[in-house]
Order: sequence, then structure tokens, then C-alpha cells
Amino acid sequence: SCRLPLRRSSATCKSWQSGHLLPWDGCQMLNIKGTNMTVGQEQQASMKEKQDVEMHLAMSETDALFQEQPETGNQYLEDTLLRSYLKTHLPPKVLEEVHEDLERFGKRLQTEIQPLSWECERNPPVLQQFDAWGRRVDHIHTCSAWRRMKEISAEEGLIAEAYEKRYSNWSRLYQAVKLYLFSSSSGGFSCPLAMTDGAAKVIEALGTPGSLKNAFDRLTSRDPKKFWTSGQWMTERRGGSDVANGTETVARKQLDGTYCLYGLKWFTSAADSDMTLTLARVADAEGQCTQGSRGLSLFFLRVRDEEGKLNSIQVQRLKDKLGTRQMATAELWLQGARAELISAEGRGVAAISNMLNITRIHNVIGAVASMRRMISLSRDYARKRVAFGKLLKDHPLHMQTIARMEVQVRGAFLLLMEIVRLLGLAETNLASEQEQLLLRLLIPVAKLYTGKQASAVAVEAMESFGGQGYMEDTGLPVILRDALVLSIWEGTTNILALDVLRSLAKSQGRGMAAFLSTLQKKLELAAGTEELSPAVQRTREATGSLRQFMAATGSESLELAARDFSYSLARIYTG
Ligand code: UCC
Repeated sequence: SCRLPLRRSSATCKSWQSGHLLPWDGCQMLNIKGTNMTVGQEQQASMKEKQDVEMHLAMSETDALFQEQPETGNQYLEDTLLRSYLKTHLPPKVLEEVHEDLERFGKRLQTEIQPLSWECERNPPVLQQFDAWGRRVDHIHTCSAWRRMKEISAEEGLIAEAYEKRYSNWSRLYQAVKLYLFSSSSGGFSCPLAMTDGAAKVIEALGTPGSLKNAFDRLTSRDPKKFWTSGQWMTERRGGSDVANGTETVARKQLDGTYCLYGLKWFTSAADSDMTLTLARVADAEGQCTQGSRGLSLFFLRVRDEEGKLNSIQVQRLKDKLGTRQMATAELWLQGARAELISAEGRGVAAISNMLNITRIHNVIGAVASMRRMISLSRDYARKRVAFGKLLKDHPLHMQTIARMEVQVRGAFLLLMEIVRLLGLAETNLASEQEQLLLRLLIPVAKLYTGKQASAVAVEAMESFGGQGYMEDTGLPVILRDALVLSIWEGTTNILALDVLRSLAKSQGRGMAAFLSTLQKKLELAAGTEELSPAVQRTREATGSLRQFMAATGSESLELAARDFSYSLARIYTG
């Protein structure tokens, strides 16, 4: 053991030689040894003792380098902004029930779900293409923790809550709060849940046709044995943004009225899902398809049958991703997969847009949750870590850095709550036309802005741990890697900025009018509180600049400015 590399051995050697003996066990040993030995033996013993002392000293120094691990407790109880938001907005009876459930859920996350999350990270899915006898099986093996996440999602009603509507217009907000708490402990399971929610929303918007009733019941079930997750297969080889021109998948009608789909889906997230919604072009009797957006229709399909056999689908490979490694993203060959047409022919994009809007809200939830997790850990670390003679929390510059991140996450959280509040109203027919227009506009605004915030905050928060933040086994790099996808999937920042313009154009200016008049009302309300007057003033100035910009800008230049314009909307509304 003496041959182990000893750190800083020369320094320890000097202090030992100079007689500054330290009260380690090794030094005490020197005092009780040394009897009945030859000179050689004594020299040898003395060498050994010297090495022992060095070793002890070195080990003790290493001990002293240990740092206390940053931790988070019950994420519901510790989130003061969340709790004050719920207290301010929910009716007392709803608050009482929800509070009790969230406190319990917060504890479950800490004790049961978070450990499962690490297990998912350590055991990513594996594709087995052939069995021992050469048969093509294409089995995606997921770990038991991942499968347990699915059961827990059902038990906790993470999808069901929004569709049961037991708290009327507050059900959606309550569901979003649970998903927000779940997100950073979910080990990537938030992704299939997003698509599951989106699929349920599409089916509900179609009036839950009889053929989809079973699927809807399963997607919204609280019974782990019944619960299904859904995929959303949109991206093909030619790209994922320009869906209208990139989709090559062809649907051929069968005699029984179903369709067989042929094509290659390039990114299919959560490929272990039970069902999916996907786009394809219906071929006519001559095998010809309409190109562009008007040629796209929406299909429902089961991924496997009751025996687990794939629905004429081959798994080409699993994707080797920077993050979200817990979740299987695959390239899938559809080789005649049986599917059901569920939209009007040529209305596929419009029909799936319900799903896009829901998954984009989930994206915002994921962004806010990952910022909250990083900042909570950073704050806890600042209370434990000493540098330059005092705790990090007592260094004003360090606290300023954390405070700036805190402002970002609080703003993003309130924007998220505003969106799910509006969605709850829309889903219970309580939203005014103005609120519906505002909701349509705020979804892409929030998705694009919070995706960027999450990446920036994850990097900044990582730095607040020094070198430790960069170490894989702290778990912090996982949060960063997973956050980086938030500005990419479900529409990149520029695609979302164009969607902001799409929503404004489609409403012929009424969306923007709704935004400005809501803002006006909020500012009037805030102006009654004196401490808020500098903030009110700044927001008014920013709104004035926005109005001037819009008055001076034609529609072509607006496209070039789409990103900056959308950022301005996000900042102003958040303000
Ligand atoms: O699948 C993926 C990964 C899944 C992982 C999800 C997990 C996320 C949760 C994370 C939790 C931590 S990624 C694949 C994602 N792909 C996309 O997001 C597609 C990106 N591209 C776009 O969004 C494009 O803008 C398209 C595809 C919508 C553009 O298509 P078109 O056909 O060129 O667009 P059009 O012609 O403007 O729109 C066609 C119709 C119009 O309606 P009508 O015909 O009535 O005027 C539009 O108004 O669709 C309507 N529409 C919408 N309606 C288009 N977008 C929307 C919308 N967002 N809301 C309402």
C-alpha cells in the first residue's frame, strides 16, 4: 500500500522531518515501536514508519478535499414560487386537495423516482436485431427502471389528470405542475409522456371516433396494465422542419379500408411506445401522390401486436445521441405497416398541430424543470462549499450569478403557468376568443425562448460548481446534455419563430391585438403596486418599441426579424 502514489509527498515529508509531528495514528506508532531491533531493522522500521506517516497524511489531506454533495429535498415543498402561484390562483378547495397530493408526490420523487432516473441513465436501451438462430426480431430492450416509470406515470395520472377534468379548468395546470416536478427526475420518460399527451389531444379533438376509443382510454388510463404511450413520427430522411416537402412515406389503401405505410422514419423518439401518430401521402390508383403539405394525411398505428410482434416495421438502428440517452430514438423502416387514416385526406399537418402544440408545452415544462433543478443544486452547493475562507453564498459575485439565473427560471415558470392556465380555460370552453388567440401565440413564443434559456442556464449553473460541474459522476452533465435538445426537437428556434408569424398572419392581426391588450391590463394592475413601477415603466417602453417596430416593418423584413421579434414578445410578456 505504500507504493500507492502519494500526493504532495514532499510537503508532508518536510513537515515530518522538521519535527512538526501531527497527531495521526502513524506518529503515535513511532513512540511505541523500536525495541529489540538491529540497526538495519531499526532503519527499515523507521523508513516504513515514515512512509506510513506520509500515507496517513496524504490520505487525510484527500479526506479534507471531500466536498459535500449538493442535494435537493422535496421539490414541491422547496419551490416557494410554485407554492405561492398555486395559493394565489387555485380555488381553496382545489388547493387543499392538490397540495396534499403534491406533497406526497414530492416525497415519492425524492425517495423512489429519482433513483430510478439514475438507473435509466446508467442502462440505456439496447437494440437486438436478431435472435440466436438468425431470425430478425428487432427487439428494443429497455431497463426495468424505464418500464417502472411507465407504471408510475399511469399511477400518478400524469396524462389522465388533464382529460378527467375533475378540477375543471384547473386540471390542465395541475397536470402541468406534476409533470414539472416529475420532469427532472423522470430519467427521460417525459418525452414519451409528451407525445402520449399530444396523441390523446389529437384523438379528443377528432371527437374520439369509435375506432380510436380504445387507444384514447389507454393513453389516459391510470391503470399501469392498460396504459399506453404514443410516439409522434414526423421526421424523415429529407428533414424534420420542412415536413411538407420532406415526407416521402406513402400510404396504400387496402380492401378493408385500412392503409399500408411504406417509408423510412428517420427520428422516432420513444420507439418502444405502444402506438404512434404519423404522416404519409395517400397514393391514388396509379400510385401517384400529391406533393407538399396538401398531400399529407394523418395516420394512427399500433407499433406491435398483442404478441409483441412488430407491425411490418424494421428497426434500422438506434440513434447515438448527445443526450436523452435513456430513451430509445430509432430509425424505422415501414414496410407495409397497417394504419388507420384519422384526418381528412390532405389535412395531416393541421390535424397533427394539436399534438405539436401539446408537445411544445411539454418542452417548456422540461426547460423550466431543468433550470429549476440546476439552480436548486447550485443554491444548495453555495450553502455548503467554502472557498476563499467563506461559504460561496457569502460571496456577492457568486450570489449575483445565481440570482440572475433565478430571475430567468422564475420568469419562465410564470410564462408556463400562464400558458397552461389558458389551455385549461380553452379545454373547458371557458376561454374568450382573445384568450384562445393568446394561447396560440404564446406556445411557440415560450417554446423557443425557454429552450434557449434552459441551455444557457444549464451551462451557467454547471460553472457554479467549478470543475465538479464538469464531472460525469456528479450527474450534472446529464442535465446539460438533456437540456440542449430542448431548442432542437419539436421545432427549432427559427421554425418556432416562423410559427409565431404564422399564428399572427392566420389571425389577421387579432393575435397581436390580444397580446397587446392583455399586456395593457396586466400593466394597469401592476401599476397599483409602487415597488413595481420601475418594472412597469421598462415594460411599457419595450412595448412602445415593439409597436414602433411593427408599424415600420413590412412582412418580408418581419421574416428576417422573426427570431428577435419572438424573443421580444417572450421578454415583454414574461416581464
Ligand atoms: O418528433 C419529434 C421528437 C419528439 C419528442 C417530443 C418530446 C418533447 C417533450 C420534451 C419534454 C422534456 S420532433 C418532430 C418535431 N417536428 C416538428 O416540430 C415540425 C417542425 N416544423 C413545423 O412545425 C412546420 O412549421 C410545419 C410542419 C407545421 C409546417 O408545415 P406546412 O404544411 O408547411 O405549414 P402550413 O401550410 O403553414 O400549415 C398547414 C396547416 C395550417 O392550417 P390551415 O390549412 O387551416 O390554414 C396551419 O395553420 O397547419 C396549421 N398549423 C398549425 N395550427 C401549422 N402549425 C400549427 C400550429 N402550431 N398550431 C396550429
